[in-house]
Amino acid sequence: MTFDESIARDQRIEPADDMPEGYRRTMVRQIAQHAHSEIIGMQPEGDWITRAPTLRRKAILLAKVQDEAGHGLYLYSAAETLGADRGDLTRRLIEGQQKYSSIFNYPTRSFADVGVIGWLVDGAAICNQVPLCRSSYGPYARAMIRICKEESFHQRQGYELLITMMRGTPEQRSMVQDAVDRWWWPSLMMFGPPDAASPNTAQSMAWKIKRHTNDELRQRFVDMSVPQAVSLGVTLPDAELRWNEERGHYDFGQPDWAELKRVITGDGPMNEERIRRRRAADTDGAWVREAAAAHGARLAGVA
Ligand code: FAQ
Repeated sequence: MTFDESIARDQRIEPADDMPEGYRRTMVRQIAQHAHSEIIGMQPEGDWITRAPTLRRKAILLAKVQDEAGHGLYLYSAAETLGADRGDLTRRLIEGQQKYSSIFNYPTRSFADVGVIGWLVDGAAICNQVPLCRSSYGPYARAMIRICKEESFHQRQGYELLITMMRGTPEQRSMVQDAVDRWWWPSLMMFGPPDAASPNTAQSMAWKIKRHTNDELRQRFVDMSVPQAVSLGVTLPDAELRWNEERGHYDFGQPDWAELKRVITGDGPMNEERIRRRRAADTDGAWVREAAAAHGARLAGVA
């Protein structure tokens, strides 16, 4: 069966199948960006592991950040099925030739940010990634199934943390509101530019890599989050947010698209710090990779 026939019949494309060069390039781009996001995404929450308020919260946070490392490694393996080299992908990230999600370029100012990242950032990730379980590239779609299960656990832990804080002192409640105010708009930006300004969506939809457009998923996320905000008792910082009876959806304001562009191109509040740390981890870990490679070669009888 040809590539086009497989796509038309909704069959999965597997690593050994013929595929257009553009499809391969697009998949490597998306999977690599996704993997980089998971690995860089360990930093904002990782900053709170040593400062978690209780042993229970520390254990939960450690496990969550460890899951994110696992997702990153899983995704690099999926990229390798397309002929990509993981060391090369990391080099491209560090040199600024490949992107990672804009959301991880914002600072985590209080422990409430850990809860809000779980609720909103993992919530947005789930909204975006559940349809990717039906993405046309087999190894990516299968990776998404496990990743989404873990993300939904992450989202619940974030929401549970926020419920606990909202039942606490007035200071704790205002920490939660402050974190929601800072993370709401960047969370909406995670879905990418508006459809009219998204160069990749049309082709990725035709290839069934993406199953919904950026705006469709953003709307789904808003519709899902508003009732959760109400039951939590926080206000979402958008004066235009209201239920539209006719559409059967919430109307909402536009994120600052110029800000998204700035953050994607390296000029967000934490971009330099995120890449500096990623580069340091890569340099500091070089001896481990060398030792593992030498050990592997010895086992294989090469050296
Ligand atoms: N940030 O034409 P489009 C997580 C880029 S979740 C940075 O619309 P596309 C879990 C885009 O790449 C986060 N760059 O592109 C977690 C393209 O650039 P290029 C990761 C962005 O691909 C939670 C250009 O703008 N999730 O890590 C962003 O069709 C908590 C034009 O855009 C994924 O990666 C952005 N927000 O749609 C971890 C999901 N938006 O390459 C820790 C998989 C757009 O042409 C803690 N990816 N760009 O130079 C996707 O679904 C898609 O790639 C989109 C973008 C929807 C992100």
